Amino acid sequence: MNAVLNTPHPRTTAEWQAADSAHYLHPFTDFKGLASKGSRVITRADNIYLWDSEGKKILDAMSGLWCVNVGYGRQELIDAATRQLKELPFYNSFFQTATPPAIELAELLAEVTPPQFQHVFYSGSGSEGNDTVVRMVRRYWDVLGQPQRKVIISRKNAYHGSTMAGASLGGMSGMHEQGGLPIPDIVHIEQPFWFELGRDMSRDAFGLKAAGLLEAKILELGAERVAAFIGEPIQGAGGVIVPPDTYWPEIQRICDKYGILLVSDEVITGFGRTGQWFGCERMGSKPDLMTFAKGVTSGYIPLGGVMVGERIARVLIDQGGEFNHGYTYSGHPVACAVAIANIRLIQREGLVERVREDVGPYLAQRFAEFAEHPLVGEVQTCGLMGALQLVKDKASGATFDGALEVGMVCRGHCFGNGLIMRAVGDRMIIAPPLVITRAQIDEMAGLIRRCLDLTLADVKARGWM
Ligand code: PXG
Repeated sequence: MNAVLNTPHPRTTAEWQAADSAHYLHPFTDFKGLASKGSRVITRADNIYLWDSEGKKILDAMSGLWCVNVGYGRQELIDAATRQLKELPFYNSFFQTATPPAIELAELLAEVTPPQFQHVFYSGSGSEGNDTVVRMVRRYWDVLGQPQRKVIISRKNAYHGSTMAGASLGGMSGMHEQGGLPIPDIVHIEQPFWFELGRDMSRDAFGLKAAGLLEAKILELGAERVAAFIGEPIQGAGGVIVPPDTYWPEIQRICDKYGILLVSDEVITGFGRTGQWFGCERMGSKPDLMTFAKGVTSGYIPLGGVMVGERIARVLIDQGGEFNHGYTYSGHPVACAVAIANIRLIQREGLVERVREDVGPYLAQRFAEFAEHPLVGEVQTCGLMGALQLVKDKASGATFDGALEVGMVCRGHCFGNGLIMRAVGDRMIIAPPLVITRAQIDEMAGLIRRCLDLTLADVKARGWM
């Protein structure tokens, strides 16, 4: 490890926290609540571990924020950024110009994405990518002479980002309440969350029923008004909700039947997370558009975009004229150079196959053991995504009163024991870097068990169970 990184930081934790609460408004944060407590300050990272300003080592089972797929400290990515910063730190792609990294990455993305994708439109993030989706879907139907096709159908408890379009596509009521969302012509159907909504039937039957809600909504609106359906192959921020196997093939069938565009939001599920390059390949759909971000650069530098299927690309290219949309950082050369290095690294190390054949199945095996734990009502994994549903009563699957925030109690123990695991309500979720080893999965599983036991003890001591 680099000796320089081990030198003490110039400020104490208390000093960092004071400056933080004096000036820094964090995303999705109760500002006052945080100021009274102080941030945890993360100062460095290597492989799957982080260190905070107190020198405490933490196993990062969330890959930063679902993004550091190749792990921290990868020299290839650092070198690619450094080289590109020296050669050409920025040029745009607006006025009939391009840069070599943006072109080369477009070529590489066409290679690693499903065959219907030969073109990319770059953005700076996943949210911006989904803004592009809304603009592009509506433009496609306008060019085809069907401007009344504006409605995009999404799902409750979906997460598609935090811009006006991203938050509108998303199905988080707390986000809609702040800001008069959704924007017009975005509607939501119920999510395919078997544990919460379908336990009175088989998973497969529930998958068909949940997909059937799409057809019902199309018929209610009139198919001639519906432009597209958007979904995450597996809901990430919503709680790692792996839909039944029947769900996505049925969604595909319905989209095909009514000629509606299918958009797969692959911001979390892209670049190997599920054991395929993209989640749609794992779930069995053939989308027309695919949003990506996060794992494209393993989070080392911001980049997002939309893969544009031939059905749409041909219309926009052959008949569309100018598309009045784009971002300063569309195709940022440094971000694209890092993405190229990242994708080459994923290919060279066979990380997608590794998730599919080795560490993904091993995580599933270790997670299955938690099904015996008194607090756990459901265990789900797919590739290197995992969820543990905490319940009050194992036999009936009854959940805790949400106000008790049992998930937050568990998350507190995770932080205390050097593990980053997220709580979405009472669903504990992980998505570790794809480079995690079997021994590190054992280490992570040991920490998770300890935290579940500590949470169980708390819950019993407080008389909640
Ligand atoms: N789509 C999906 C499926 C996402 O998960 C976005 C779009 C937006 O990407 P940007 O780059 O604009 O953030 C995301 C982001 C969480 C959490 O709490 C998840 C995300 C972001 C922040 C927090 O799990 N996903």
